[in-house]
Amino acid sequence: MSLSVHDRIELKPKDSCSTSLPEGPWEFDAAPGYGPGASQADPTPDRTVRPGQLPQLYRELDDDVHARIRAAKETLGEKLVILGHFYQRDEVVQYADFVGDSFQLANAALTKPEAETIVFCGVHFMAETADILSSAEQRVILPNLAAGCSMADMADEESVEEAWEDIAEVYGFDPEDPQPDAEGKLPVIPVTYMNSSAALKAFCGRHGGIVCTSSNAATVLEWAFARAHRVLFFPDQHLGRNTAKAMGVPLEQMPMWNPRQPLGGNSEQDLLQGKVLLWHGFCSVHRRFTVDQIEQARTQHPGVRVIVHPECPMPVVDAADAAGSTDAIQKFIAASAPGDTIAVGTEINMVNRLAAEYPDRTIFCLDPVICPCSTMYRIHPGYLAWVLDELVAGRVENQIAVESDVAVEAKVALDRMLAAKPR
Ligand code: CIZ
Repeated sequence: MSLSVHDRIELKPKDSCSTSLPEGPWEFDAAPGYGPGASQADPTPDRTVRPGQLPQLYRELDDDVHARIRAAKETLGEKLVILGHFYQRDEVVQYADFVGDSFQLANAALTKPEAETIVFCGVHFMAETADILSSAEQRVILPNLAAGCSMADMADEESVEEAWEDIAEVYGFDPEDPQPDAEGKLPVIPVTYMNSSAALKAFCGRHGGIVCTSSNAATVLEWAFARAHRVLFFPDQHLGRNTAKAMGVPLEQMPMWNPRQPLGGNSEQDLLQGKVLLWHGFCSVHRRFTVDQIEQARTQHPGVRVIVHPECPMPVVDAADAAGSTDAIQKFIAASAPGDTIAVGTEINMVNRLAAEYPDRTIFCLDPVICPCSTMYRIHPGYLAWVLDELVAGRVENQIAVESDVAVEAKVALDRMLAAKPR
């Protein structure tokens, strides 16, 4: 059995975890095709797929890679904007014109209409969203096409379509054209987390649904419950469960939908009683956090406050002092006082950056052996240098171009999300 990147990372010795991984990402990308977490369906505009094709030169540059990135950035000037996700490694983030979450970054790109190229140092679904929201004159590049999101891949379009048809049969509606009842409510509305493919955002757009982020998930669920009796929430079960539970939905009314089982592994009765149908998806980084880690942090650091991401399992969120998106975590720390001790349950690059930004506080990751998001990690500076050098030479590598019919429908769901401000 071959090991996934995540498996290989989890086999690292307990005391060796850091923000860096032992091998260059091209070691993982060497096999033809996309790596774990990458979106298989995404073609480059000329229909060729070339992850793992990073020229040898860029694998061996060592420190020269930085001189190349700086030079290309200077040459491209205002025509280029580089976006860096909070979870991205520092060697790459240092070149970002904007650093933020996926939603903030897609919006940041809009503030730079003069930039004809947006280089998104994040993962695949983020680049897709930036492409959908950016202007027709802008193009989006993902430096390594194998930088996907394993959670996003846990809900593929075909499985969601099949689930929708099964659900329609149970609730007795036409899957192509659900009609509101006498109360004016639809039987079910699909809600997809930002961490999903453009195809699923489009699915939501054409079925009266909406996209949510971890910042506005509660507002989005309120929006959905004002229009429907139930929600089909994908792909992250934990964000769905934590958000709905905080809104008072009982756990018995949140059946889990496992796409590999008939009726998602539920009886018709379970589904008829359900209010939030949770897709069986999760984030490989956030599901590593445990209640034991929180208890240990409280024993070792009396007075510590614990904040975790809502992609963590429910018992972890319940045991923490607060839960919130990357933006909320950032604000929580900004609002803390010098001398405070804060344990954070999210990706290590972001935690380390916050610790460096606030040296007068003790800020640490809840999991002492947590590893970085292995798909973000695939944006190595070598890939950034390569795509920038190619741009300088007038060539476009690794463009993410969402097909226009998908983009139009996905934008409907994204626009609904934009109107749903975080509470
Ligand atoms: O949307 C994002 O950027 C992610 C992955 C998480 C968050 O909480 O912002």
